[in-house]
Amino acid sequence: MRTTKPIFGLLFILLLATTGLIQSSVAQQATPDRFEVKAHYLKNEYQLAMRDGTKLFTSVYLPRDQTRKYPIMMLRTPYSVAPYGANSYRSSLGPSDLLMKEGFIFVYQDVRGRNMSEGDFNWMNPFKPAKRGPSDADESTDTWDTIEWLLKNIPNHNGRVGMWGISYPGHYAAQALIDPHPALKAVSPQAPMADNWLGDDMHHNGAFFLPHAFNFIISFGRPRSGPEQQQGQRFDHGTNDGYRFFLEMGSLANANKLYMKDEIRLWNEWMEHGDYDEYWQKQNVPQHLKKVTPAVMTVGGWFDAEDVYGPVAVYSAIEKNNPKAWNVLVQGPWCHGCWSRGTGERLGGAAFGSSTSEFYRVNIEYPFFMHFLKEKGEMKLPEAYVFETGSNVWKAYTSWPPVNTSEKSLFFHEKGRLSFDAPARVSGPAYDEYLSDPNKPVPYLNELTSMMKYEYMTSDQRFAATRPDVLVYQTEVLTEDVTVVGPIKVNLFASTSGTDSDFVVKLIDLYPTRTVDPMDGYQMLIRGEPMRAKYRKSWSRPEPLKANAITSIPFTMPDINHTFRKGHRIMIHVQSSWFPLVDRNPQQFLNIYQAKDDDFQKAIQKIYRSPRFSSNLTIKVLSK
Ligand code: PG9
Repeated sequence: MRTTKPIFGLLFILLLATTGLIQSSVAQQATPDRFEVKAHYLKNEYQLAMRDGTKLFTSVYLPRDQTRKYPIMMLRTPYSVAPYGANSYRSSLGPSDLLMKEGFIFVYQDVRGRNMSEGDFNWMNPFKPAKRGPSDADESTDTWDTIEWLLKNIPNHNGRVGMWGISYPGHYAAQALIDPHPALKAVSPQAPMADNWLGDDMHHNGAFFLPHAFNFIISFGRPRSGPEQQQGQRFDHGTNDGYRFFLEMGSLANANKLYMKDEIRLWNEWMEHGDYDEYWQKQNVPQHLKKVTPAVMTVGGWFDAEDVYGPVAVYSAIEKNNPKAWNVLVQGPWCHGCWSRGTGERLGGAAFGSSTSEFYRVNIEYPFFMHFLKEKGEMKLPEAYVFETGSNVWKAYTSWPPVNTSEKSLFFHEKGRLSFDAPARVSGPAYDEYLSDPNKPVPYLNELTSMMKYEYMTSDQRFAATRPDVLVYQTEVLTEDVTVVGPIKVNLFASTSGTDSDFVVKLIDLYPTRTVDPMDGYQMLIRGEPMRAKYRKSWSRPEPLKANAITSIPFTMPDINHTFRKGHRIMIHVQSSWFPLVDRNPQQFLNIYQAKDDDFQKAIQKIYRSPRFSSNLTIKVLSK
């Protein structure tokens, strides 16, 4: 929701593009020489006492030009506010060079329990709704107490505070929106972690994202005895063949025995909480976004491998619970945090036709903070400012998802056909089947890496399409553009010879074949998502599958805004592993985090496509 009456459609985008061109040329002119932070800002460091007495290490960068008053811009982080020492300066400040050069009081804080701050660190430190007194401190009160201290002790501020942050810092920016300080006027949660079990980082629909979680926590989770400059060491897998490394590691339970050796508390916590229990539920941020008073601009990337769930979840919760809040969503064709750096012209094999990240920094982020913190410039941002991949254009909508859509279903048919028409009858068996062998899982990427490689989100899926344990369905060549917006509802009817299974569905843009275009036949992943079938009825109370019984397995894949161009085809893959991106399912109902290596068993999977059991994807198609 916004309060200003914006201009929409082509005129709006032309207007912005023009100003953008002007501003970006200004930006380019303004950056011929290197900007020396120390020449323009004076740094001071503080240990701020929170209401429970815990001291949080806080660095404050004051503009040396004290003839003006400045808003405060704050970032709170678990990743260190280094460099430490009043005489050691960051090489850049703020979300962008533009804002650094404009002049703000920049504040960086080590959150409770991390680096040079005191206290204990809790994963996504749950908000405490029923506080009994000062000892019930949390991220919301830490933010409030910090802002209160800054306003009373930092000179030359204009009484207005902003926050931003990407990923975990984006999570803390979102937490600041819970019981917000009245001086907090503008907050931009960027790739905010909203829920690490439902869809951000370590779990999607209950399936565990193995390299992402393992590689991160084995370093980040190192024990500490008190405030110290925590230097995470990157784990050495001894190979770049992550598929082999994690397959040879075997069950998740082996990770601690082989590598963590009971030193990584958070890993052990995660292993003890496999289901969506209170441990994870308490961490969920959107549930608390009910009294939001600052202006909020949530930013996310359609191809963010880490936090693709959080941005839309945060934006939507604010929209639903705070009808009067100034609340907008920005989504670009970006990988994790890629709007804050580089040009955003491409990701892996996918090209987006313009400098999307620079456009964002100049025409979206800079005006947002200038308007709400310096009261400079009109605010013309639309409710949803999203980049439409496929057609490679920015779109401005009055809601997200947009309302001018029609819901359509893409039905699976025999012989690998995909159609908007439901199956009327089937000549042969009403299903397609494959053997899923957890000891020969489907790779998630066609190259060697021991990491979760960002580029997988738009990668060519031809390497998987030829595997016997991957089902492939595709439409006829499209005779017109089909623009899909919003979430993708998957409605599988499946059976397995086991008693649990993962079903991974991938929505793919199949480029025209037999062309001279380098993208000839490219199977571009647009959205992929696993579903751990034992959670099909409840995230918290898993249920076994009845062996070989046709079972409805509904789930939702994160939002997209993609145009499948005329001449392309819409393609879907269905498979039961995605390794090592996602941990393997033993394909029998048990606690996967305690599974033994010989628990992993083959299973015959069947995906039904009959008039009665018509597996399909239901999508929102933008009206012409
Ligand atoms: N969202 C990122 C992350 C969180 C948890 C595990 C791994 C990565 C991040 O804060 O960078």
